[in-house]
Amino acid sequence: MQAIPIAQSTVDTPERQAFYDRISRQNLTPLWLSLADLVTPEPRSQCQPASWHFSDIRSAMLEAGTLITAKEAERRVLVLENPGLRGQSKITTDLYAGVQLVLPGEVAPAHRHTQSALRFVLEGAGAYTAVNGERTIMNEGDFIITPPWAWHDHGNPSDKPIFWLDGLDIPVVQFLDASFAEHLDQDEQPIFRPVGDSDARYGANLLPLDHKSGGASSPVFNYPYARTRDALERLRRANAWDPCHGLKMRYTNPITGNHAMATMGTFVQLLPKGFSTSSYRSTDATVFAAIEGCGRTHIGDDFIVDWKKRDLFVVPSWQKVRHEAVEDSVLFSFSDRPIQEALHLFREDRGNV
Ligand code: GTQ
Repeated sequence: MQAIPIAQSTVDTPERQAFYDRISRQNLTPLWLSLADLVTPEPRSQCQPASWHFSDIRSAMLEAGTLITAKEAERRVLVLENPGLRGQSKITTDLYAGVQLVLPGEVAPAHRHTQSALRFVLEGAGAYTAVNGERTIMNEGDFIITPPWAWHDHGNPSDKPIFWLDGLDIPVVQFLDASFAEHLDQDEQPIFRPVGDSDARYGANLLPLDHKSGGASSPVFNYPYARTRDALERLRRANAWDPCHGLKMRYTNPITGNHAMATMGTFVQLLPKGFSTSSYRSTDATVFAAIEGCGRTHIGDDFIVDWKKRDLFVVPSWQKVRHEAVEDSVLFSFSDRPIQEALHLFREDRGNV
């Protein structure tokens, strides 16, 4: 027994063509003309490898800052469009990414939606995002969650602009026709918890006495970089290197141990100076943000990204990826891995290492 590709192409005869034309008027079409494109032997994606230098995004964003306020725009964001998916606001087939700017003194007004959002702070400090009555302070490298249907507004009382990467499951929600959104009648939501409250309640290896089982989104909504970085440094001393990933960890919901968000997996990895990963591919197209160091990443057969701190790039599903760290480097990344795992669709190929 041997596996061979599915469905060869069929011959088109005048009788068949007349039949196709006739049934088309009844909204019917023959599967045998499209089966090989529908059920492919491997992922076949429109998503392409792509990269953005932060310096280019930064200057475009500052220009946007002179053209529109955060309040008028609702969110002053430049969308990272995958070159294979232009016009769809997608960085991968099912995920959205953008870079958001909040200038000193601005507020991006409160709203909520069924889409989940993650923030990864690229530059700046001392701004805040408020989620469900609590503000958290945003500093460089922090990973912050806005759970679905949670009121959120962003403010920047600091004296410098703040830039962060937004990752949202907009295309997933669009695909499922499950988008709901509403705006609050005031710019800032009422605050009724002190800064750090959810971290103390859920992020300190403690739980409120009567807390019942966890939800799909982590109740810890800020994962500060200082803590993440310290953990990576201590693991480095333990020599915990993976040939494909260097030292890679996933952010978790401390209540369940699952991914921190239901639809998007978030990861952080340390690649020490001189480390080259071996070739790896997986079905979850992944968006990367460098937060420390510099290096080079090879994607697929011929796409090369030379990245440094704050640069962004995307690896499509099932394309080989290989990182080379020129300096000690840290990469943040996110993908739809939790969805694929829940549906038992996630696959990876470690090239036998
Ligand atoms: O900050 O709420 O990049 O609603 C896109 C949609 C950010 C946000 C985005 C949004 C937001």
